[in-house]
Amino acid sequence: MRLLHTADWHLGRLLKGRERTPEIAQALEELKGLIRSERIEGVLVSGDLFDRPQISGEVEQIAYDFFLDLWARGIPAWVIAGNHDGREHLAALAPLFALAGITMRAELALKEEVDLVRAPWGSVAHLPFLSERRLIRAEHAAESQETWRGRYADGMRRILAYLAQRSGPGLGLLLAHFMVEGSRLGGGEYQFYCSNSYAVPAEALPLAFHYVALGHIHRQQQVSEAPVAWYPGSLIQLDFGEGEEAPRGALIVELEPGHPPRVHPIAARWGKPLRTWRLGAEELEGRLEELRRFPGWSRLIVEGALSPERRERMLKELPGLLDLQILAHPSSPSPVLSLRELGWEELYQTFLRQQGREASPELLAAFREAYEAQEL
Ligand SMILES: [Mn+2]
Repeated sequence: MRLLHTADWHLGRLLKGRERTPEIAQALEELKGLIRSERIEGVLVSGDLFDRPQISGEVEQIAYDFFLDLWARGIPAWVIAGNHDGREHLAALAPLFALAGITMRAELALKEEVDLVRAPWGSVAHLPFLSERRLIRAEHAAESQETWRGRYADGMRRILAYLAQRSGPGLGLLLAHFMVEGSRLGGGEYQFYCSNSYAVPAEALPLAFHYVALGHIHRQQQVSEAPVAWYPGSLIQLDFGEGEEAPRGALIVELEPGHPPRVHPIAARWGKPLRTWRLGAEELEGRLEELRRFPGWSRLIVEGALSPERRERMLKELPGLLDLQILAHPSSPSPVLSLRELGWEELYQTFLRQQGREASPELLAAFREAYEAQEL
């Protein structure tokens, strides 16, 4: 059986006010082409179809066109909600999707007949995004972050075991939207490992599953060998920090009873590249043409002095330039550099301290909540 595994479309995404949806729609067209040329028999979508709960009808239409194309070809699909998707919205659509042979699960039901969907060849377990706030009860709110992380991992371990016990006979697939501990984030010089977020240890992925189709991390990667678990990566580069060279795209998964799955990564370069340029004020003139010719979206960090007029003019004259920051004192630590050593939470804590403010657990929890709702 040949499956296509995709995730993290983020339809409706804006980057510094620019619409990325046309690039994502183009990538979905490429996926349709792959489904035809690779004789795909089923599609797994591991969450974050949309970038936010409220999206325009136009954006929604692009997702429906993709699924209608599958329906017209008689290809089934299994879909879960990610942290960005409007869960109530997807839950309301699920019965309609079912008419087209598409299973959509927006919430973990803890009901076998809902969470597990049987197929002639086995079963598909669905684990849509589950926030740590729902997993960790209010009575534990006063505990340390470290304890919370442990409670999250334990809770997820129990949920995974519950799904594993009920999967089978035949091939058991799991669709899940969460962060696996040790996943690589970003790319290029911004590559770092997730270490201080809510994450599920790879050992918690039950061996009962033949393939674990993950979503949430935008960098394509395998995170476990037993069971085989992969992130397909986002369709396009969604943020500057993700790295122009980071692998992303889709995965073709070949499943055969009694054999380990064979995964063929499609490392695509769909959408426009995003590049951060870090230039000294004095080299700006000489590099301007290169910046102008770059076909993607740019962020420019200028070290040294730049007049406000010049900055405005550059933003106006270079249509691909989305952001221009001026570092007047390049010797002082820049946020770009610090990010390589610190996670977002530590960075925010440092920022608060520099401002002479107290980093209370409540404030940090609120920051984490806002951050996790926005990122990935
Ligand atoms: Mn996500």
